[in-house]
Amino acid sequence: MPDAESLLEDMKRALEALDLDGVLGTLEAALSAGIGPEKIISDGLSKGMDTIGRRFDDGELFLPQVLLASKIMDEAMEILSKEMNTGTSDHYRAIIVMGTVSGDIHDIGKNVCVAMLRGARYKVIDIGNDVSPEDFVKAISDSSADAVGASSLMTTTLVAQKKLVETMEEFDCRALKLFGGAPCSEEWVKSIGGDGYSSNGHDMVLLVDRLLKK
Ligand code: B12
Repeated sequence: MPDAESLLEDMKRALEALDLDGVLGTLEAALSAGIGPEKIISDGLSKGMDTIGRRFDDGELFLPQVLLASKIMDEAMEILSKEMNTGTSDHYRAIIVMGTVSGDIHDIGKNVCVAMLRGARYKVIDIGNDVSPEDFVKAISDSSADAVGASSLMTTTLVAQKKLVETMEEFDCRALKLFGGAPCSEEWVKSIGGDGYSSNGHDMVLLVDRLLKK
């Protein structure tokens, strides 16, 4: 039986090679070997997706290949999400609304954060992608959410995070406001009046733990 490190390396390579069977095979082997879903996401799948993103940025890959990578990622995340959804509603630590902002359909990173938060026993209301600030506010009030997380993957849609803060203020919506996505940063979040930023799903869980304890 290969060790955890080489299994996750094989999974990363299979995703980079756009090999669905390879990803699902190593995923099954990793779960049978007792490797936790969080580790599989952060040390296997996310690293493979990083390479895909870099190769796309460098012009080595094109949209159809990136789409295929994201479909493989979706299938893997679906299996892992089932593994991570534990406990009943009595055990939820807090409620968090998660979505990708208006004009932006990128949702792989948001889905990773959703899975990580659910794995850490948060109740997550996932409202999908291309979500208007008004729909974010509605989902927050309908669920009495403690926090909202809004993802933006494009410089052109970053401004929608600011609009969300403004709309929440307008409706006196007091949930904690968390932001992320590749073009987002700590400075940006401070400048728009957000409560927290993190660069990955694992750190988002730590951020929420810390902010909700206050
Ligand atoms: C995959 C991808 C796609 C897929 C999306 C599939 C899907 N279901 O998401 C497809 C092919 C559909 C696509 C389409 C487009 N894309 Co695209 N895409 C990417 C790519 C290659 C990877 C993004 C990704 O999934 N990364 C992997 C995940 C795991 O990482 P992540 O998203 O950063 O998420 C992590 C953190 O950011 C953080 N995080 C994320 N969200 C949140 C939220 C909170 C609250 C917190 C705390 C943390 C957090 O945690 C996550 C997990 O660790 C990037 C390139 C890149 N280098 O990022 C381009 C990229 C984002 N796309 C880009 C563009 C332009 C487009 C298109 C307009 C088409 C085009 N001409 O290329 C369309 C967009 C249409 C639209 N309206 O949205 C540009 C954006 C440029 C810009 N203006 O900033 C990029 C940067 C590529 C480039 N260099 O040109 N894309």
